[in-house]
Amino acid sequence: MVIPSSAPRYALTRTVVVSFLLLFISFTLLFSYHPPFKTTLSKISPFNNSQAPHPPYTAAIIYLARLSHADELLESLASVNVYLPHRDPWPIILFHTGDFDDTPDQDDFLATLREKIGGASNRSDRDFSDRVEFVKLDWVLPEGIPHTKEELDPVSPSSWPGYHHMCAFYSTKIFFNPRLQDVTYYLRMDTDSLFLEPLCYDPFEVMHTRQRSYGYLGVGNDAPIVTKGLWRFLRDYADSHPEVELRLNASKTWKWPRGSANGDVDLDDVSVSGYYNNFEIVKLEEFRKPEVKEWLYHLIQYPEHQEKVISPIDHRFDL
Ligand SMILES: Nc1nc2c(ncn2[C@@H]2O[C@H](COP(=O)(O)OP(=O)(O)OP(=O)(O)O)[C@@H](O)[C@H]2O)c(=O)[nH]1
Ligand SMILES: [Mg+2]
Repeated sequence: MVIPSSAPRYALTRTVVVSFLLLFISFTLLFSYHPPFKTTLSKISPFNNSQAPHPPYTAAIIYLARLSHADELLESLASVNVYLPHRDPWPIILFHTGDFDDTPDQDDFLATLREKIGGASNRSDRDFSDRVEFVKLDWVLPEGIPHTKEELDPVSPSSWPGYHHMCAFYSTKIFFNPRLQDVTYYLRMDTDSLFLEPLCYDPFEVMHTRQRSYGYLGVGNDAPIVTKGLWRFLRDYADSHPEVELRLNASKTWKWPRGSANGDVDLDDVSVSGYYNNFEIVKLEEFRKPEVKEWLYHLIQYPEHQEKVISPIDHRFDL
């Protein structure tokens, strides 16, 4: 979700800057135990999936899809079909917000996919298109914010509200989505994400055997304009959660901005690092741990719902 500073896509208001805030604390909390792995096309032996027993985990490849981007989605799926090795034919879940409600639209899409990839998958007996599922999401704006563009004045009016919903989905809601309840790992692809050459290992298998929580492609910065208020939010969170502050301060990778303690810098001008997550692999249970849930809950509350009575954690993500 990193938006390169030079990119014109200044998309977020403070409400939904949550897109990759995960990196701040959730990742620091997680990685002190299980460091992430960075995807490369390094020369690990190719995984041989013939006759393999069922693994002790489940996985899914997920997309957030829309009809307007069907062509690039088809390209992306075709690249998954050809280049992504797997020991099991995991489902491919296309989350959508209504575009694929109608069965004819789903059938048309799958027929085009079959036409494009030329029949059965080259890596499994199961037809690739049979692995595709459509899962509807109901996106609702938070209660405490204005719901019109005019009143809200988002950073990028042209992408309101879809992009903002997307950010909220991938940064918090996804970990509690019912369809993923029994899924151990998901691999996120964006509709414009592509495998360009064969991956020589099964990423889920690597996550499992190396006990990783998160796999990613790179690290970058979001433009400060989309992260206004974020450092202060973090500061407040750390102040009210001493155990988190301790963990952050002990981290080798985490750093508070220089000069922030004595007010020498305007924190709103300091960019924030984040994982580039057009491709990412997530071990879901790690993001459902109480301390991460607590953090995520604060993210979705801030700042509009601060006065709201805090409910027990387990009921906060009935999504
Ligand atoms: N259904 C739906 N999907 C969306 C919407 N906005 C974005 N998406 C999808 O969500 C995924 C992430 O959106 P991107 O536009 O790639 O956002 P990003 O990853 O922050 O931006 P880049 O770093 O430029 O790729 C993509 O698969 C999009 O197709 C939306 O309004 N509706
Ligand atoms: Mg993207």
